[in-house]
Amino acid sequence: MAKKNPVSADAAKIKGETPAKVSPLPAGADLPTSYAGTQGNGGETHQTTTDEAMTLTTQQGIPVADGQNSLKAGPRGPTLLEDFILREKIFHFDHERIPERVVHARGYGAHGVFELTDSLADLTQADVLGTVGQQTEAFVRFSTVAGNKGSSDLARDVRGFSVKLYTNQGNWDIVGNNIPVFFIQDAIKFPDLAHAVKQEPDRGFPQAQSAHDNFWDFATLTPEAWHMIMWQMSDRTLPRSFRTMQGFGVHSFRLVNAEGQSTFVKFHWTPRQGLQSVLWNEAVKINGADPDFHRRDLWAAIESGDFPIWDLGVQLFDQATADGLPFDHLDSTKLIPEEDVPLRTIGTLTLNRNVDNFFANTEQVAFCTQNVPPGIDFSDDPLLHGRNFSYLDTQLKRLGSPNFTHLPINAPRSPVRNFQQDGHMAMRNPKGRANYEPNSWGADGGPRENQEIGFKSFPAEVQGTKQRIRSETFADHYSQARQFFISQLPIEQKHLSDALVFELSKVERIDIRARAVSHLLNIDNGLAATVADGLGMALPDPAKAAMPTMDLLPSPKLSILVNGPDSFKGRKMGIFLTDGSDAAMFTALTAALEDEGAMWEVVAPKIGGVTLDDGTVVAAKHKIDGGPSVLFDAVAVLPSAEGVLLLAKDAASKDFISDAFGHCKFIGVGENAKPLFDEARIPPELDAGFVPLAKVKDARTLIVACRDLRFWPREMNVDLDAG
Ligand code: HDD
Repeated sequence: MAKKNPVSADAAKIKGETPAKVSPLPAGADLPTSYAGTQGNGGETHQTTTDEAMTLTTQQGIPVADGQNSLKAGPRGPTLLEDFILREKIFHFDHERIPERVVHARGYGAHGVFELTDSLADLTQADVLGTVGQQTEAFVRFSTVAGNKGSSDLARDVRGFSVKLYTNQGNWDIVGNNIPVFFIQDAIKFPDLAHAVKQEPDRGFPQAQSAHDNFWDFATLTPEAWHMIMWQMSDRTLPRSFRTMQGFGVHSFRLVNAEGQSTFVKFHWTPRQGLQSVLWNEAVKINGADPDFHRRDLWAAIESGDFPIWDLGVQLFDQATADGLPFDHLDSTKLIPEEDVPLRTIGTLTLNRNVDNFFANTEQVAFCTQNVPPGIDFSDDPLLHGRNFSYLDTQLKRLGSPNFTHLPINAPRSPVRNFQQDGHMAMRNPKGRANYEPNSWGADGGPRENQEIGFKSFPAEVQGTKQRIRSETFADHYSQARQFFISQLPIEQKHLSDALVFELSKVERIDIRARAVSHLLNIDNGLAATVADGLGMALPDPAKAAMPTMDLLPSPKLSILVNGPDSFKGRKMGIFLTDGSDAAMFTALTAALEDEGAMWEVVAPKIGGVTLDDGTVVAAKHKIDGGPSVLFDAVAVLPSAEGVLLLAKDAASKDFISDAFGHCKFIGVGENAKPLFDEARIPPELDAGFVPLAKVKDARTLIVACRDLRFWPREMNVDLDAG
């Protein structure tokens, strides 16, 4: 039985939101027969079926005659232990959950494809990087780090960006983040970091937040963390969408070619959608209005056929370049500025199919940094080496068996041939007598190792005294933190200092707040002074630094705003309508949005929709209380002269407009909107972020303005903390 595509052509005809493109049915979209027709009707009068293929069964395949009532002795019980149908169903339900990931528990995934556009065949044996045009199946999981599985999407947090490429030579996982550096230099500190950021163990809160004493206690006792803390306090940790984030493999890896030569490489995913983040006040409100904001956004974009695309860029460098860098590339708290080693774009990753079973795909997918095909190898980064152990180990705990590679989402698409056997839930059970190699039963005693095409570790020279030590070359903790800060635009610097003040204001211990500012003094005096002032405290002495801070040049690639999109494509406008709204303007606006490739949704006083001044009925996507302006990138307010009088009395309508104003959004102002603006206390002299919608051609002007995403000059007028 074919599953109906949820985006039906009929749905696209209803006025009231961006018509969805009908995406082709994904391969294998038919309902599994074991699930087909399992919905009962409930109650005493439930329907039954005479169709054998639609008959409900137990897990053992026993057909079920009554799935609504347990087996009882008499109509009022007691219930009989004999009822195997009841017991099996409850037993299975009781065991539905698996442990959530110890970090990165909340995530959302999608299927896609990687296509190579520039060959690295001269540098690596990896087949996936060899042939231009070759397509490789991919699965990507985005995540937050600290929160539990049920936490909300807009936590101020690092985002995971994990990519699994099912290559012809086995699975290659790039398990990265949306930030190119990490908090710690040595894997032995990872449990401390994760404990410190997650809920405090005695009280079990706060959830999905770093704004608490334990995190900042650890951070201020760990100077190496301060480069990453600059990133964490920037808008990088408040992405507008998974689609508008970069991804980074963080560590240096090696590419190894057929001649055994090695080149260092760092992997970068750059979104074609451009970078974009939201504001903190907006994030707080999005979490309430739609805790699934990011997953819904990704799902909706893919479902509508607006497939997000990332370019894969590589930074390639040899040992001599590495030796010339003013820091150690094996230290994961450092990045290599793109201005120093430019990105070479070699491929594209397109996400084009949503998961059809969240558990089977997003929850059970198991990424491991150690999954690399021949031709890709590890550097000596001590953080990476610890990860290579941790990811494999954690899958056993989470997925319950070393056979997690048999699960379809984890199974390589290339052949698997070995003599590993048995274990819980073994699905791939080789036949035949031999379970060892070499043997005398198979052809050539095989399968056997292959020197030609098999994985060979790069034969790096290694020597040294066995000792627990941190390399001297890892000692500079502040220079790149400073470089990051000075690479931000003033508005971004303001957001960063606001974030520090907010986070530290949640820290109860005054000495921890002071320690934080003492680190900032090694990064930027102005930043330290702003934060100390925001906290109402005197400046402490600078933290003792292992090395003086170097003055590195700004790197514009580190700014979000410098690297934003140049269109409003893929963004969403909220159009606020009432009965009697201007039909011509509505039509012009939606046409301009669709020309731009943008989405739109109607917000109205009633979910049933509105009747425009020409009699057209437009369905609403949101009733006003359920569609606050934080859900949109820009808004247009088009009430009728009568409708606006009702809105002007309504708290949610006033919040809609005052939030859009406070969050520096572009606002299309219909001719009748003024009474609402007055009641929402929007200053009467509107700034250039407001676009009057008087004539039909103004619709286009609004969309062109929206390409800048936000009207930042306004922020200086609406914020107590603005200079
Ligand atoms: Fe990790 C999950 C990214 C350091 C141990 N990590 C996990 C995920 C991402 C990252 C994206 C989620 C994977 C998924 O979607 O299933 N982790 C990073 C990055 C790091 C990093 C970019 C530094 C460069 N991680 C790191 C260290 C350790 C771990 C140093 C331990 C020594 N990470 C884990 C883990 C997790 C994990 C405990 C939890 C769930 C999982 O692995 O599958 O093994």
